[in-house]
Amino acid sequence: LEPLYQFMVRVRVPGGITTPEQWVALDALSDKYGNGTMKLTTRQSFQFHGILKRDLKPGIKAINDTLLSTIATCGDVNRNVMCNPNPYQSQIQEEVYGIAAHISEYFTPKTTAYHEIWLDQEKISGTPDREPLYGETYLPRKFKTAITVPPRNDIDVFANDLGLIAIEENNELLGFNVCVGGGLGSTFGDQTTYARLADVIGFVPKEKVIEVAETVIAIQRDYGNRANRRNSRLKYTIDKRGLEWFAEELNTRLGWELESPRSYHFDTNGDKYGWLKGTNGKWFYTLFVENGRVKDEKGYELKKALREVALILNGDMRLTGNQNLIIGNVEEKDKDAIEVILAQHGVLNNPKLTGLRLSSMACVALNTCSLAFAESERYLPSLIDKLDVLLTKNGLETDEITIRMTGCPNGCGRSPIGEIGLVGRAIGRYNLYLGASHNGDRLNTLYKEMLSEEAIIEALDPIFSAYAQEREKGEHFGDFVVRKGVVEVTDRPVRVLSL
Ligand code: SRM
Ligand code: SF4
Repeated sequence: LEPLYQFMVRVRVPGGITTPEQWVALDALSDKYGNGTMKLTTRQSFQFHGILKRDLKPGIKAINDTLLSTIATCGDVNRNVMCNPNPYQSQIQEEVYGIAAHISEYFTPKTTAYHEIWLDQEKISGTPDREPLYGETYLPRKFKTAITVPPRNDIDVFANDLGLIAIEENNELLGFNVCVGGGLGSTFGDQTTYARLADVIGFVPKEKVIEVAETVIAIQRDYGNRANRRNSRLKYTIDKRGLEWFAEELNTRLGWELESPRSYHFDTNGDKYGWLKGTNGKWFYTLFVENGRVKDEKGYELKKALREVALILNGDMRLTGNQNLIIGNVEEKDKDAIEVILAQHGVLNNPKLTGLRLSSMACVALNTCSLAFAESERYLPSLIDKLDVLLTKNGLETDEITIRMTGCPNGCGRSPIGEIGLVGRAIGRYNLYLGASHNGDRLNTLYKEMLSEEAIIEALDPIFSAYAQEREKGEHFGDFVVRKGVVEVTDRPVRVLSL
């Protein structure tokens, strides 16, 4: 008798935008094949947990029936392309979203095997798969791409192998600053692995962005380390050969040169909550979803509420890079009805929504992630309850301090860019990192190791008090701990290559 194997399935959602019909279908699918919950991920997609082996094929087929797919959500290819999920805030964002969707489509593997295996499509005999970019051996490792429109960095552009920062002039999209070599994963005890933020190497006009992306991927395909998967991301290829080498190789392959990077400014890598009116006159409601888990609990029926919203919505449902949800493109007349549904299910007016909680993020970790050393998603909410007591005592309960937890150093919840980062070492023990910037352009630094909950609280209590009393006007927590020397910044800031 075979064991009752169960699987996780991840959906490809470029830029995180789905229709209400897709939401309703995915919601039903999570009940039929999964564990009755949906996980909104840090890369703007969905994960379904607890899918039994026998349900894999019908489950994947059901996802494809919604016109979404699971192709290339794992593997050594370009992954889900991220993009600020608020395209209707301005014309620029709408255009940028279109480019993200195009990049996603362009770099999706061309293999027919996926469709043959999962969708029962006919095998095309005699014509072997041809991957024009990936070739027969694909990339040395996963490859991640994200686009952002300043001043928002809510998709953490510097955490990606390839990051694109939209540059506009007089409300017209000119092109993108190109950032390369971001990646957050590391392995405890292996000094050859580390988190690294991407560097800015130049500017590309929008018409040539696909050509640049393709060439960056091709360089990594040809030079990436294929002997050791731990050292195979683009960040290691760049550090081994040098950023200048990489820029030169790129320019040589392109046959033309990237222009000098344009100036840009990021204010935050967090989400802004509540209603916002888009330039198209429609409304957007950003809703906090704790650690991205859409489920029903007594007095807080988020899953039911969102299903009901989707059933009446004329707009769309957008996943943010911070595991939250935007109910998008809402007509003025539908706003009240949406608020009533959310309120009826206990989703609005939650008194626990402090600044810290609204700025929190945790990876899945136990009990489904086999790489986890400690709890994350299931534990962070209760730790925040306790930290909020300290913050309230100091009048800091509305301060947006980013706190990110992961169950291991792979960094799926982007813990290396939390102003407070907690990384699982063992059951009930965490490394505490401090001092990342509030806008995602500086990594945090190890402060203390192997802390129990009690020790985390003990460590943070005096720092919170000092922050309340000694911070400068508008100074973020991460900058404060660096200025005060609580941690010494060991990471170099994002480099901007001047050409
Ligand atoms: Fe991740 C592996 C969950 C975003 C770095 N990640 C995993 C796996 C698949 C565990 C595994 O390989 O067995 C986790 C599944 C757990 C589960 O039970 O569901 C997992 N990663 C996640 C998600 C769901 C976290 C979340 O709670 O939202 C995110 C899904 C993203 C998506 O929709 O595609 C997720 N993972 C990230 C990010 C953040 C990002 O991309 O912005 C990172 C850090 C950035 C980076 O890639 O450097 C990240 N995940 C990793 C790594 C380390 C990769 C490395 O090269 O260092 C692994 C391990 C691996 O690939 O071997 C990993
Ligand atoms: Fe699993 Fe580690 Fe990723 Fe958390 S950070 S989901 S524990 S691989």
